Amino acid sequence: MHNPNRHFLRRAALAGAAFLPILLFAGLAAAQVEGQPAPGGVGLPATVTEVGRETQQFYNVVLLPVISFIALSVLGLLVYVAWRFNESANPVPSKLTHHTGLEIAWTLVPVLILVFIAIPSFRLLAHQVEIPPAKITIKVTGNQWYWSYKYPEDQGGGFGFDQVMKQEADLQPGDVRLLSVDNEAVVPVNEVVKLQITASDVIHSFTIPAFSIRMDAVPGRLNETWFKAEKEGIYYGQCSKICGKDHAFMPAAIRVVSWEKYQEWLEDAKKKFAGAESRQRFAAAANQ
Ligand SMILES: [Cu+2]
Repeated sequence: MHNPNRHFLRRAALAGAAFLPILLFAGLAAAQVEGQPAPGGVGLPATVTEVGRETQQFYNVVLLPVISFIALSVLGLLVYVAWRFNESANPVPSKLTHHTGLEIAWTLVPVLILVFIAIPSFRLLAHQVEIPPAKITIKVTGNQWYWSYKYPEDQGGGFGFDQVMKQEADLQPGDVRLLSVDNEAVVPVNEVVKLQITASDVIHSFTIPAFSIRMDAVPGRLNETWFKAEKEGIYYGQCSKICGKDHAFMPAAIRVVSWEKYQEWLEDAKKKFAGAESRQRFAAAANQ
């Protein structure tokens, strides 16, 4: 029998489908501040690397539409079943228990969806994991509760320093509460930077959202990741693995500058951090 309610359901589903893109891309339209969170920000943070753009495209164009479509379809199906097959609408239920065609369909369709997701996913993974020849290598060590950095000597460095969050009383104009640090790590723009990441005490996780990097810092292990920032500026991140009482207060800050400025900073830093005992080494000595 023809049922007018069916038209209503179809129209509701169509309206939902029309709203979907608006919901999905509203976040992209919201103004984003690069390198730090912005009030009212929705969606993924602004990115300044190619891998970041690829990651966000994968998320916004593939994952979010697929998961939204699946969630809405399942919701629609549930509503339809509850309305169409409740006891009063359908007093004599069907005795059907097997349907070969249906069973093949609901096995095959999810497999095809997964294959559709897997292809761009593996391409992105390869891009993230395969580190191109790097101009700069920096060793980053997670400590309770700050990061320390080492710039190797053969690249003009030969020094290391600790990066500790600025306390509220020390904040200068332009600083960001809970993100600004005493010593920013500096890297040149448009160069491949390789990070070697480890930890001295417990597991931490080094994360800079604007570069789309997150890598666990594990004691006794040297993990690697890379980025190539395409824009100068200051980029913040936070430790992303619960690591103890001050987990929320160990931000990471990387400043991206021109090649010339980077060379100047190297010269200054060599003097500034010359012979500077890392807190970490100090602690290790004290434990002996
Ligand atoms: Cu941590």
